[in-house]
Amino acid sequence: MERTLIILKPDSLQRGLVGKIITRFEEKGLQIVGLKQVLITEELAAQHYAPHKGKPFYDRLVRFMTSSPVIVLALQGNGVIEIARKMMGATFGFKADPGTIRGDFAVSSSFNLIHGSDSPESAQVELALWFKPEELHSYDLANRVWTYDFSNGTPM
Ligand code: IDP
Ligand code: MG
Repeated sequence: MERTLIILKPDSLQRGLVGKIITRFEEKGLQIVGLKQVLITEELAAQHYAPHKGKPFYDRLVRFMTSSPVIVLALQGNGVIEIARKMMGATFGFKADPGTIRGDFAVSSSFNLIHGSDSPESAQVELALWFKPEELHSYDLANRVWTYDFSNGTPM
């Protein structure tokens, strides 16, 4: 099954929204396979946001991400990368649709609560950047047979 990297940014913790956001993913049926709190170094922020280097908001973004701890999550599920991106909503809080995490809890263009990998390629790179192999867990959830339809042998 697919995995994705989620970061609850410093504003999620400062605003007391960590529980609410994680609950949304759990209630959707996505499986937590890694979770930790990290105070990001500038080096890690630079590696993570390397694709944005040179953009006008880059320096502020690195400062923001290193200003206070974050929560990093690895989520697993069929199509989890696209599902998580949809649940996050559009990048700018003021543009994100109601019902999404950013749409319901954020108004800012930069303080937008959450990061999620945007493709299988970036998920692979980001999971390896943020988690050691032993920090990611493979295990069966007891309710998996009610979360997915296994009547065909594979989860649908
Ligand atoms: P995403 O987080 O929705 O994938 P990206 O375009 O990858 O959006 O941008 C990474 C992060 O950089 C955003 O989540 C946001 O915090 C910040 N950001 C992106 N565009 C802007 C901007 O135009 N102004 C200020 N901050 C921005
Ligand atoms: Mg992005």
